[in-house]
Amino acid sequence: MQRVLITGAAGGIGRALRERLRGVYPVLRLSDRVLPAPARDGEEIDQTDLADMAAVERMVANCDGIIHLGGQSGEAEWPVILQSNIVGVFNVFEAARRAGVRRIVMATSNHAVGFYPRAQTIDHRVVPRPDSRYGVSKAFSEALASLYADKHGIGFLCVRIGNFGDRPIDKRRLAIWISPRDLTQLVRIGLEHPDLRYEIVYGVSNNRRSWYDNTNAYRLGYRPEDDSEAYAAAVLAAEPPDADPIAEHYQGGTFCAAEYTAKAPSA
Ligand code: 15L
Repeated sequence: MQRVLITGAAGGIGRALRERLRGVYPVLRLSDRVLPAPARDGEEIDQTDLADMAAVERMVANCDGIIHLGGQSGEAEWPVILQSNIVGVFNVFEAARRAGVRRIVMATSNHAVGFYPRAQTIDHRVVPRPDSRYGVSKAFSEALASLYADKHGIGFLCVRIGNFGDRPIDKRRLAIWISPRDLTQLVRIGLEHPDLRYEIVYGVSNNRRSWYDNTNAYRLGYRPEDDSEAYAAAVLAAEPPDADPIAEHYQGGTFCAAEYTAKAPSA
């Protein structure tokens, strides 16, 4: 990998990866809809709206690999999801194909499968159960990645990111937290693994309370260094007692409870 593009580079995950991948690849191209912080040695700055195909083509030119974090990172009205996460992801993959990009690490989300109950352990083979329009867009990105892998030979690592941060922030996040160093490790596997066609993994640390079977990530060499358990006592002590029963039942939490009109939780 000579030149690696990070989309969504001005966001929280983008800024962290920018620091942690500095010097790992000769050139990091950092793109966002808003202007990222100025370039340092080995960096290039780009400002692109993902819905603008001509701009996306310029953004991906001469890149060997892409870490696609850009787009809408939570629930929103459909027009926003449509432009950012449906049109936007199509533009990125299609421009990447035309430009001969070899690898894409796709930041998908736990919300692509958020309607699985917390009582169930799920692996990378379960069918999507999106918990929001946002989750649907992430399931779409996984399907589109599969098409571009099979039809055009781009290698994809789809990382269903749990919750990224320096520490887990509530009970649900004890199951799905991923530390900056563990996500960096996964992203590097996505870009550098010698034999990767299309894989889905969970972007979570080695959390004792996880509801994911992340065997597929481990098979690819992932060895997470962090476990949310170190923070569990403090997190649980601060947890409000009156949790919404729908949010509490499902892995996706409040994403499931929002706009919920079904009578009772399904299995
Ligand atoms: C996500 O997919 C979001 O991008 C992030 O902002 C959090 O909401 C996270 O999921 C989560 O589930 O905590």
